[in-house]
Amino acid sequence: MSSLTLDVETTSTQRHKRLAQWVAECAQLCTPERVHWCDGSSGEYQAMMRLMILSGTAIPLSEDKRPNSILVRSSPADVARVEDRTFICARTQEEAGPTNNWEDPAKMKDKLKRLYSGAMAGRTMFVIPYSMGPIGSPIAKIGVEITDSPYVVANMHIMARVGSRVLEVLGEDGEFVRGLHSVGDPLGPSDQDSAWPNNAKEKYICHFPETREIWSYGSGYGGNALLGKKCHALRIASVQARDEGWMAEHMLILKMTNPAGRVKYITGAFPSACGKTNLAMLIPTIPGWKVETVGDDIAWMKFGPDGRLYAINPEHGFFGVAPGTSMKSNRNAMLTAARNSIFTNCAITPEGDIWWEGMTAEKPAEMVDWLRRPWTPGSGRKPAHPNARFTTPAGQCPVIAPEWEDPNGVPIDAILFGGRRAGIVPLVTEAFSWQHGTFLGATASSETTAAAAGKVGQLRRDPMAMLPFCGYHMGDYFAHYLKIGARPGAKLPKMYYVNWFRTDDHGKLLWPGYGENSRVLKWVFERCDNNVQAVDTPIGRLPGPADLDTNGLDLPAASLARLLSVDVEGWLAEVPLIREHFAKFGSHLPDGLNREVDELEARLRKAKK
Ligand code: SAT
Ligand code: MN
Repeated sequence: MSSLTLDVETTSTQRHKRLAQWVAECAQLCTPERVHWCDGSSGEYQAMMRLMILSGTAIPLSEDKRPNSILVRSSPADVARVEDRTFICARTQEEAGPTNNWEDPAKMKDKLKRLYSGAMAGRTMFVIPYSMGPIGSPIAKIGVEITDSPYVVANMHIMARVGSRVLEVLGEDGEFVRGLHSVGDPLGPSDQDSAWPNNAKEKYICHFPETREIWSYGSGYGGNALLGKKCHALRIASVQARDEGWMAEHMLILKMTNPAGRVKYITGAFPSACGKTNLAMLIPTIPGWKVETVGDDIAWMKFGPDGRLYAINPEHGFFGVAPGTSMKSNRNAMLTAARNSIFTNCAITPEGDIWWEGMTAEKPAEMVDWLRRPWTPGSGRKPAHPNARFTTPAGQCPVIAPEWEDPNGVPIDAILFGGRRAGIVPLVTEAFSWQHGTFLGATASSETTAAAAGKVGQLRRDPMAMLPFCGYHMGDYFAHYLKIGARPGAKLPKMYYVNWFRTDDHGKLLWPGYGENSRVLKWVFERCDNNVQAVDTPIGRLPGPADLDTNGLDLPAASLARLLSVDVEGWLAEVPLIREHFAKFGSHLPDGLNREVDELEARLRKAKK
């Protein structure tokens, strides 16, 4: 720790009085042993790595296998986002809406202040100035995260642009989102620290949209603790976006180039752990086509002077789901995470490399699993946690698009919505209009995954994949979509609903997915130029079997027919479920969406006759 400054720094920070004052207040409340202002340097990153290794939080991986990388294993009580402990403390419960937990802001702050009182005893309080988006971009926003976790500091170094250069942009009175994070595990003078400090009893992930504040207590994991990501870039930013007329979305951004060199930018909203990272880095199986990555999780979109929506990726790294990632399923992610990466809750091999389910066809003969127990193939357990993650710099991705840090963003041609649905939802559906596309997004549903604590495989509505991330009333969020679509002079992207996960009667996936998804992207790409046919159906426009490029694809005609079929009876049975879902939003549901469900039903009834 010798390279760290251990006292409250005065120079650069006193320039911004409100920031200095807030940091002083937090220090007074949390009583850390010392305060460290993060400069974002590589020396600081290395110091965090050393600190984690010396305290037993991290194991350095083999320099030969995984240079400059560590493995961190969390406590089994702290492995994923905790949606039931996540609160939107808007002024009124109505503003938070029916899909968010709510508490009165003053009451919640009282409660939290009691918890934070002395919470950082024996620890260092780190102050991390960060920029979501390229520093100085007109679309970027600044935040400051205060945390007592070196793991958070190291992850933030990868996931956001951090340090002194951000303070320079902030100047003397720049606006910033305040994020206070504590693992909630104070140390007495003779206490030994645990390898993964956290608070097993109390966890609170709280957002105060009016004052643009985040207070996170008790968890050190992922989206609970890396406050720039879901808390700022989605929950708080969605409120800012509503107020300022732009969009903060849970979307990957990809660049697609056809054999003639024409380019389209496509975003895609899918729930956590449904393949956004894989789609963003896909290697097309169709000759001559290229996909490059702009972002894998979050898109901020603003209108440009030409009326198009321009998107930036506010992040600087990928926090990807590890299990299932392999040279076969996502070669580019594997190559990105080959070095300079943080692995969380993976298994470790005797050679000092990490491993997870599906990483290689053959399992290593022995490992130590994420729970620090010896593991052999016969032990009947999965060696990595299903929500094990890699944190890795986006700039290392072999297919990162050269314009991924363009401060003006990239113009979006198409927006995809989707989820995991075994039944009825076809491979791809084009919306009739922006309003119909909003309807498709608003009714999106998916089976739950290990990205959030709780049951896996439960079907739930996850509108625009924003259910856990929308910082205000979801009905108003739908209305905001319609408002964006009604902007005079807007040249809007086309909208699509995709589903890679439809199964046959035996539960087997009908579509091969991964690189083959390029065939669907190609259809979307060509639809944007009106170069390929679509068939009108009651639920939207679908490719006919001949419209989808299936050259070289080993797919039975019956499977393709099924993937592109509209099950009218099945959809009629969905209609009351959609109405039930919409009823939750009461008077906040925009009329346009009610009309869409009526029209869907009318089209289905007509088709049934
Ligand atoms: O832990 S995160 O919220 O960052 C990952 C996810 O759920 O998408
Ligand atoms: Mn996500």
